[in-house]
Amino acid sequence: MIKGIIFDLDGVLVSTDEMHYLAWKRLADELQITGFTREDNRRQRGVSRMASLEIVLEKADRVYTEEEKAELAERKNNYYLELLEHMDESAVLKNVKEVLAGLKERGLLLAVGSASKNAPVILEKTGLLPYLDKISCGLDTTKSKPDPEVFLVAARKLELSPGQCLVVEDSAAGIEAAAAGGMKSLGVGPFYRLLHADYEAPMLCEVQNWDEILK
Ligand code: G16
Ligand code: MG
Repeated sequence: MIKGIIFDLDGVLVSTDEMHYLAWKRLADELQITGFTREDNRRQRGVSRMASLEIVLEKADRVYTEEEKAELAERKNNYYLELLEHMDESAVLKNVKEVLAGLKERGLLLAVGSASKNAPVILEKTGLLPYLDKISCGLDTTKSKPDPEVFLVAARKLELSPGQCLVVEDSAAGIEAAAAGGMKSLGVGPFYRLLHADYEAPMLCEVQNWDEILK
């Protein structure tokens, strides 16, 4: 029986995709990398900051040193933080707070399992913190999804076994990570049909079969 739910953050609870895209695009433009597209940005979903940078640099016409890459990742993060300054409750996806409150009422433990090192800031700014029991994020982990580390840390913080947890994700890497960690998954978001999750719905607020999913 499912006793805890681990939610990915970006694309599941909040919408920050556009901000990530704009920050990476600004960096790509500065580096005169012209081929960085929204399709490339789709592949960055759920992937760590450094792995996302590699996707941007695929189209560069020179090789960057590790030191340069660290500087570029930091520069992008500063652009992203500038955009996050304006973030508020309006970034929360449709009816997410109502769904979380309903799941809490059923007695479930709720956690976030996000690749983002900015997860605590985002949860604070959007007013989502009070709905969550634990946070596992990029600050707790060294391996990026599809490695299950971020979800296993979340399960451990909830004091549950992986088999007692359900992962909710919008990225293929995240669904793969859930399976690798021995957890059932619910795929949501614009690409939900492509994720090969155990259960699927276009958005969290459109899930009709919680009883079946949580049994
Ligand atoms: C999120 C985004 C990714 C981003 C990653 C790291 O993952 O979907 O695009 O690269 O966080 O973010 P940051 O640079 O803020 O540490 P998730 O797991 O919340 O979907
Ligand atoms: Mg995501």
